[in-house]
Amino acid sequence: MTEPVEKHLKDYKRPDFNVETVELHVDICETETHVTATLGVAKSPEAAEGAPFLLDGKELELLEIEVDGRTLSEVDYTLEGEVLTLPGMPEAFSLKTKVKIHPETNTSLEGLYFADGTFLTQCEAEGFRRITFFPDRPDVMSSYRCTVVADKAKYPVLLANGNLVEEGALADGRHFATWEDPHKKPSYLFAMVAGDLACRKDSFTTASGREVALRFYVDHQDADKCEHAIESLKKSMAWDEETFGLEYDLDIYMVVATHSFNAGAMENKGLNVFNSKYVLAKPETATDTDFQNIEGVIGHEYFHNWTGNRVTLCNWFQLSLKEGLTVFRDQEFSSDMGSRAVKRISDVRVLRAAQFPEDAGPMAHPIRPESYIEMNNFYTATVYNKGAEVIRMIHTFLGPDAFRKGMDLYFERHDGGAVACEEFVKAMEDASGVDLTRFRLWYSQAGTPKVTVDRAYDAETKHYTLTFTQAVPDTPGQSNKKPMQIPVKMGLIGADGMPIPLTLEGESAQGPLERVLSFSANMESFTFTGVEDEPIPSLFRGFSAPVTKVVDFTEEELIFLMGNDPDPFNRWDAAQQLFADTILGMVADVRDDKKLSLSEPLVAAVKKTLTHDTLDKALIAQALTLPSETELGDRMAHIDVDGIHAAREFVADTLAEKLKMSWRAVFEECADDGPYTLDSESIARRRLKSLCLTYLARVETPITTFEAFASATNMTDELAALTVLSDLDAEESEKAMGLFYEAWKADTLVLDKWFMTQATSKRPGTLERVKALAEHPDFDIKNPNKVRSLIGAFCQGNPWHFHRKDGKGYDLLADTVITLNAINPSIAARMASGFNRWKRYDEERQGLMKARLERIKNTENLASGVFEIVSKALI
Ligand code: 0A1
Ligand code: ZN
Repeated sequence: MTEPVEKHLKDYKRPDFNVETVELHVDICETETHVTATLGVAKSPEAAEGAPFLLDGKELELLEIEVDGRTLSEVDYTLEGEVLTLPGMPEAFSLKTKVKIHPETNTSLEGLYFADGTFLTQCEAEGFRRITFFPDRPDVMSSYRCTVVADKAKYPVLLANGNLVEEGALADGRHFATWEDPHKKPSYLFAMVAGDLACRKDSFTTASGREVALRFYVDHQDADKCEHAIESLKKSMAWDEETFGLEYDLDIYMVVATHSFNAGAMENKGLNVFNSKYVLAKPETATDTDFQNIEGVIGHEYFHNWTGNRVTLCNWFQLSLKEGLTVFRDQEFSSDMGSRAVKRISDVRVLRAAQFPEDAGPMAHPIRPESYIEMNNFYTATVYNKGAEVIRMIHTFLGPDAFRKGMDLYFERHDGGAVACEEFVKAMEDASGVDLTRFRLWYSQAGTPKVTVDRAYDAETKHYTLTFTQAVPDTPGQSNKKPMQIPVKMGLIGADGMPIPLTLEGESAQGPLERVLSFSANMESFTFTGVEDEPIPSLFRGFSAPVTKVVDFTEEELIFLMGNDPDPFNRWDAAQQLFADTILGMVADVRDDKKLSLSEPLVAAVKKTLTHDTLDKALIAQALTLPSETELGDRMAHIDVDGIHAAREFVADTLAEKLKMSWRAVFEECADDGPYTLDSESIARRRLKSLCLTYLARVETPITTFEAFASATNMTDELAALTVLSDLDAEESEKAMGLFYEAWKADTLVLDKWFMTQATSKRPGTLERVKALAEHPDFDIKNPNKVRSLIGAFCQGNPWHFHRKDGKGYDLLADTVITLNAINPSIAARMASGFNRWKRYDEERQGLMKARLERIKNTENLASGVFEIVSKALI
C-alpha cells in the first residue's frame, strides 16, 4: 500500500476553475442510485495557461461524461485514483457527468448513505466527492438546484437545500422534488434527504418582520420529542438578532434527525442534519444535560448560518475560523439562557479533559493546523474548544463593544466570501484599534502554555508584586516557541474577604477592583501599590486564558479562595485544585502501603460549601464533584492508574463517612415532588441531589439508592440513581439494570445510556460485561452512537478498567478499531486515538499499548485516517 499523502497549508492556491452553477439529478433506487450533475464552469482569470480542470471523485462509477453537449472519449480525460483530470478546457463550459453510487451499502456515513430507512447526506469535509465528480474544496462556491427522485410510498419526504420549486408524481409509483438554493455555497454544505418522516411545523418572525417556516423531520414515533429543540431554535434566532444583529436569510429552516450520524450535527444551508440525540427530548427520556446540550447544538448549527455559511473557509486549514467562532457564539448563547458561571465551568472541564491532553500528545496541532493527512481527524477539541478560547481572549482584550464592531466589519467585508482566520483577526484589529500582532501566535503555536506565578509582598512600601513566567511546551514539529499574549483577569482579596483596589505602579488614580493584565513576555512583573496587608491573588478569573497556572497556594489559601473569591469560576477552581493536590499527594502513600488520612480543614471546607445557604446549588455540586481519574492522571507526569483510583476512592469514602448527616440532609432538602421543570434552579437542585446520592451510596445500604431509582419520575433522577447503582457490587445493581432495559428497550437513545452506564461502572468484571454487551442484539457496530456509548465510554471514561494490567482492555479497543476500519473509517480513527497517551503510563502498560498500535498499523487496507492517528502515536 502506498502511504497516504500529507497536505500542507503552505501549498494552498486558489482554484483554477470556478463552478458557478450545479444542477443535480439524484435518482434513488433500492440497489443503486444514479447522479447526473451539470456544472456551469468558468476558468479563473488567475489560472495558469493550460491548467487542467481537476475534479474529486470517490467510489463513483462513471457512466457518461459530456462537455458542452459533446460526449468525451477516454483520450479526452484521465481518471486516476480519486482525481478526474480534464485538460484543455475552454474559458467557460458546461460539464455533464452521470455516475452510479451505492448508498445502500455505504456504512461510512459520508456522502449519500442509507440508514434506518432514510437516505441522507453528510458532505463535510470531503463527502460531496462520494456523490458526484466535483472540485470538492470549500473555496469553490456555486448555486445549486437539486432534483431528488424516489419511490413515493417508501420515501414520501424529499428534501434538499433552499426552497422547494417543483414537485410531482412520476411513473411506477415514483415522485420527485426540485429544490433551489438562492445562496452560493461550497459543496460541503450540500444536503439532501429521502425518507418517511414525521414533520413538526412551527414558524419564527424575524426582526424585520419576515416569516420563516421551521420544519423538524423525525421518525414518526419521535414526533412528541421535538418541542424543546424547536423552542431552542427560536431562542437562537432571536438571540443572534439581539446580540449580533444577524437575521436568518431563507424562508424555510429544516432540521432532520437521524440515529446514524458520525458527529453531533451538520449546518447544511437551510437543511441541518442532526444526530437524533441533539434533537429528541422529553423529561421521561432525556436528562437535564441532554436538554442543555440540545439547546447548545441547535444554537451552534443555527449560528453557523453566518459564521461558516455566509462567510466560509478558503481551505480546511482554516476550520477554526468557523468552528472556534461558532463554539464561542453557542457558549455565549447558553450562558445567556442559563447560569453563566455553571456553563463556564462545564466548558472548562471539557477543555481540560479533552483539549489539554490532545495538546500534550502526538496529535498536538495549532488551532490552525499546518498539515493533515485526513481532514476528518482535525475536527478536534483544539480546533473547536481551544479555537473558542482564542476568540474569547480577543473578546476579553477588546471588550464587548469593540468585539461587536469587529464582527460587523468582518461581515461587511467578507459576506459571500471564502476566507482565512487572518481576515477575522484583521477585522477585529481594524474595528478596535487594538494591535493583535503578538496575539496571532495563538493561531500558529500548539501546546498549552504553563504560567507560573510568584508572589512578593513588601510590608514597608505596601507594594505587592506578581511575577508571571510562561513556558510553551514543544509539540510535534514545533520547538523553541515564542511567548504568547495572555490575558490575566484578576483581583486581590484581603484577609477580610474584601477586594482590594488594583493600582499599578506609576498610576496616579486608584485602580479598579478587577482588571485584565496583558502578559506577553517570557517573564513579566506587575506591581500594585497601596496594598495595606498581604492579599491573596485571584488569577485567571473565569478562566481568562487556556493555560495551566502554577501558583504555590497552600491548602489554607485554597480553602480561603474556595469560600471567598468573588469570582464563582475561581471558587470552583480552587476547590478542584484542593482536591487534586490532596488526592495526588496520597498516590505515593498508596504505593508505599501507608495509612491514608484526610485533613480536617478540608472536610470542614467541604461541609461549609455543601451547607452554604446562598450559593447556587449547581455551583456547589460542581465544586464538590471530585476531579475524574482521567483529569487527575493528566496532572501527573507518569500516570499511576491504580494509585489514583485508590486515593480518589479513599477521599470520596472519607468525605461520605465524615459528612454522612450533611449529605443526607441536603439530599432531603433537594427532594421535590412537583412536576419536572427546566429552569436553572430546578436543574441545580437535581444536580446537587444526585451528587449527594453518589456520596450516600458509599455509606448507606444499596436499598436506599435503589429506592431513589425506583421512585424517579424523570430521566435525570432515574439515570443519576442508575449510575450510582452501577458502581455497587450488589444485587440491586443488576436488578435496576434489568428494569431499566425492560422499560426503555424501544427507545434507542435511552438504550445508549444503559450501555454507557454499564461501560463506565467501577464494579469488578466490567470489561467482561462490556464484551458481552457488544454481542447484545441492541448493540450495532455500524451505529456510531452505540459504539461511543459502549466501547468509547469504556476506553475513555473508565481508565481503571481499560488500563487493566493483562492488556485485555487494550485488546478490546484494538479489535474494535480494526473492525471499524472496514465499516466506518472516521469513527475507527476517532477510537484509535484512545491510545494517544500511551507514553504516559508505566513501562509494562506502554509495551502492551504499543503492541496494539502496531497491530492496528499492520492491518490490511488501513484507512488513511486511522493510519494518521496510529503512525503519529508511534513516532
Ligand atoms: N460542522 C459540523 C461538524 C461536523 C463535521 C463533520 C461531520 O461529518 C464527518 C459532521 C459534522 C459542526 O461543527 O457542527
Ligand atoms: Zn460547528
